[in-house]
Amino acid sequence: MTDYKVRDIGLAKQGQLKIDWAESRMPVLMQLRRKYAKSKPLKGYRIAGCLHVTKETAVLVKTFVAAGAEVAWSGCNPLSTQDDVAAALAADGIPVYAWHGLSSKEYYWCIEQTLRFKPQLTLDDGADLIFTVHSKHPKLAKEVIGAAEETTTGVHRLRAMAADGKLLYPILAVNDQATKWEMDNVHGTGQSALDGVLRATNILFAGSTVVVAGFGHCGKGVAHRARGLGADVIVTEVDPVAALKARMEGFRVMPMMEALPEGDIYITATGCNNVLTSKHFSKMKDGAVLANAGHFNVEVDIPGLEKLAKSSRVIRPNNREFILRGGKRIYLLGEGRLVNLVAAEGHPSSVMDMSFANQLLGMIYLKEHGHELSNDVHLLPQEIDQQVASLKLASMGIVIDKLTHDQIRYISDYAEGT
Ligand code: 3DD
Repeated sequence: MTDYKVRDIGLAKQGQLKIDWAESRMPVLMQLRRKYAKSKPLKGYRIAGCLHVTKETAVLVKTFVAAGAEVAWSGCNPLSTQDDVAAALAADGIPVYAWHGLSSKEYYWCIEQTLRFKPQLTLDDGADLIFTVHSKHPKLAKEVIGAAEETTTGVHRLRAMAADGKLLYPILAVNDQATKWEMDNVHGTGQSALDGVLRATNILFAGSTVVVAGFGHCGKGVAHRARGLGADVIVTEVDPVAALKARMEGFRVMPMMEALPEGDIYITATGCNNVLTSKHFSKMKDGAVLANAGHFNVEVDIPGLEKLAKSSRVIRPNNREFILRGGKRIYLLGEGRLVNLVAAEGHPSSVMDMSFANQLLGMIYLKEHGHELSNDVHLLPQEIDQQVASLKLASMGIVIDKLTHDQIRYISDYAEGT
């Protein structure tokens, strides 16, 4: 397939510069690319991907091609595609179907195009491609060896499908790798979500009160980075264990309703819907800023906000000002979608280096072992996490201790007690 659909192929040169920059910050993936360009373990395999078209994703796509795969790609969010990067991939002969500002109809059209070459492997971020295969093209599933899922929300969705016995092929939960979950979700989201808020507002975090909804891996990262910028951080939660963790890490914890008189900036990272609704908007301070770091645009009740507002306008790029009936102003960033990828560039390349090394090794693992796996959601072998962590440490010039033979004996023994 040499077909593609991007906004402007003329942006390819500019996009390639961004990809070159990302490659300079992704040493693990580039090392694996050099290794697999020789052995080409994915030769003869077709990979359909549905994942944010960013400069980092482009490095992964080109690595799949270097490893011998045929690849077709769409974005997994209507507003996260970097058009110049999409153009650079298309100019490179990759069938890419993605542009910034897709309608819902166009979004699913793009996914459909990537299924035309009957992929044997698929890669998702939010499970929209997998769900499209299952709901609209179940016959295609016969060709699919397995799929990988990049994000927490997608893994939740697929675990629910598995519980219903609906999965037609095995899924690898790449998200649940420690070198993804503990890195990308915490440190990537922590930095890139604030990056998105800063680019859309240029507000001062010091002296402000930031309300973080959700203290999972993403919310934890956001809370710590907001505190690092000098903000007073309140965490809201529904899970007692997560709430306790937040308290033990020094954050104030309270119900959302109690945070409203203080909150200046609200960042949702729950994976749930309607975290901020009309009952909250009406009690927020004038000038409150709302941003979502969760995968889907369901965490801020946008229809509810639109109903309360007498008018709205785009006051800055990715920043919509709503004037409520009493004159109060509320600012919604990135149309309530992932603020890091819509208002900024997503996570930095060096953290995506690990996430995508897991994706590459996961695809090779699926090609080799997918037929042995049940139609369920599986963790990747622990060795892959160890390999990615070791390669990353080496790229950082960090050397660690090794267990002696006696220590290996001791920790695998049980006879030696007090
Ligand atoms: N995600 C965040 N930043 C990204 C980037 N620079 N390129 C591609 C994808 C990017 C989202 C995913 O990493 C995924 O971890 C998620 O949504 O959890």
